[in-house]
Amino acid sequence: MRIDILTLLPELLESPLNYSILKRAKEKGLLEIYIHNIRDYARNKHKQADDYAFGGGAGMVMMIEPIDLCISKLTGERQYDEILYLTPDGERFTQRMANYLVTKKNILMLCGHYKGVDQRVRDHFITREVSIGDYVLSGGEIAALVITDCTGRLIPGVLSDETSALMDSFQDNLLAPPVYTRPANYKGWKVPDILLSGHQLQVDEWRHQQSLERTRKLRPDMLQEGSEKPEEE
Ligand code: 6GU
Repeated sequence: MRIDILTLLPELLESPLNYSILKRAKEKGLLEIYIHNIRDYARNKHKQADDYAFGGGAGMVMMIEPIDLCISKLTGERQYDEILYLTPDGERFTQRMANYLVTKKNILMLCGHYKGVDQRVRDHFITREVSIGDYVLSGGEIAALVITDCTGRLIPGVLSDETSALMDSFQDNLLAPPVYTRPANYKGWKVPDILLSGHQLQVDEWRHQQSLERTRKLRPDMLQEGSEKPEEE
């Protein structure tokens, strides 16, 4: 899978993509991430990539030309399955959307900034607008990291234990069960006996019950949604 990220702040993205699971995914050749500085495509002498809004008002707007030049260069080299615009007014990102994105070969993400991007970019280049939640970030970069991390770890072969992504909270629309490790007794705080019993079937059943109970108590909304179904094409 290949992910291209267009941003005005490339430095913000670099370090988080070079640790842990994503780092390993890249080293294994399962994930390629390319960060593009939109400013590099600005043709005016100050390398300006934003400008005042027509009609007035505070705040700058990301200009269409540098974004067009960057996107057009990339789409001239390969076909993109989705061109995402990251913005707080987009469709909410979910595990379900990550499960959909991971089936794709090439994804392009444009990080929004300031007051946003010239509407013509949204009208003519973007296939999907995505938000990571109902709160406002200072730019789309952190959202791009969230989506890249969440999607990248789902690529087959990225997680060492292939079943572990399937065990995650949300993947089956249930929260994960509690987990414990040694010591079995810490200051009198004991690990549930069942986990030490060696009866795998009963352990699995106990975990499932715990998942259900936790979900009912903490996220009852998850039990009545259809979000476990895969996203349509
Ligand atoms: Cl994608 N961008 C910004 N700026 N804020 C957000 C967001 C995206 N998703 C939630 N808040």
